[in-house]
Amino acid sequence: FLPTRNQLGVVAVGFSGGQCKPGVDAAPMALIEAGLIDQLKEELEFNVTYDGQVHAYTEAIPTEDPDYRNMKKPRAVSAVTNALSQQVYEHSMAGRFVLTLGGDHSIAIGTISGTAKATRERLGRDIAVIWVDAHADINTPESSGSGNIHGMPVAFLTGLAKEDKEDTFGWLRDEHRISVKKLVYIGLRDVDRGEKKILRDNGIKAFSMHDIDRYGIGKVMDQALGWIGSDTPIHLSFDIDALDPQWAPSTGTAVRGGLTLREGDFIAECVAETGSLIALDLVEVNPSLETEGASETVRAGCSIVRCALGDTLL
Ligand code: B3U
Ligand code: MN
Ligand code: MN
Repeated sequence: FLPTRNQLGVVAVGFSGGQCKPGVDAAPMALIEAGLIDQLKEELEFNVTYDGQVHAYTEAIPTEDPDYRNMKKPRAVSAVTNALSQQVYEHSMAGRFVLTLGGDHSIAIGTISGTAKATRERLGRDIAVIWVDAHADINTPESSGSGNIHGMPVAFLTGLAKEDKEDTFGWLRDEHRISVKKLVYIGLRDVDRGEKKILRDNGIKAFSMHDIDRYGIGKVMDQALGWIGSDTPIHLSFDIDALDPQWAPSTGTAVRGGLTLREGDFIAECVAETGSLIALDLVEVNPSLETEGASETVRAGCSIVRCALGDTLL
């Protein structure tokens, strides 16, 4: 089921509408200008398919977009993720590994729905998702305190949140969705009360920073990958705020007490070693926050991507 060796599709998504702070839309350009795609081509010898654009999907974004079911910018996020889902689906159907550079984490509604559908059609298999984040992003519209959709993508992807209206995520069908049983979290430390109940009620596997402190990242990765089982296609969705602000200060909702840069790289290396990784999202880098730290955060993001794509220390 693996993507054709060294065939990489890149999608750059300059979208910030899943939350309220501007600037996260500038991340793809910052990552590319830091040399990320060149490194993947030259050092890791990937054959890269990239349209050279940072997609803002402005043509798809409606002018009228009132709050709905407590969601902010529901139609914009729905339209953007629907268009993105199609793009990711096409790369994945063509047998390419899909790297998506966000953007806020709402874009994972597009990326994961795209790989889930393509993997079912191409191989008749369900994907697993590893979600590395300080946050669980599993609020339903009703449980969310903020109304920001970047705190809800996992609820829509698992079907815990559903909506009939086509222009408000009604386009998400069963073939786009993932099972709560095939979802693993790593790095959690800022989870809302309602989200904790959702995780518990659905028996979702989650490794918090407490687990990493207790067992160490090595054992946590063994357990996380053991839960998924070998021979399952994996989509890795990496929120840069999983890293401690010491390493990644330029992000919208930084939370102290996070992963070291090495722990972040190690997670990516372990997932790469399985040989089952089919897609990676890197999200929530916001170069406009903390001018001092932005280059550090961009560098950390590039490092995570290189590790996930098979770069090794030796
Ligand atoms: N759980 C909160 C906060 C949050 C989620 N994701 C981020 N922040 N980055 C919410 O808004 O749903
Ligand atoms: Mn997130
Ligand atoms: Mn987060």
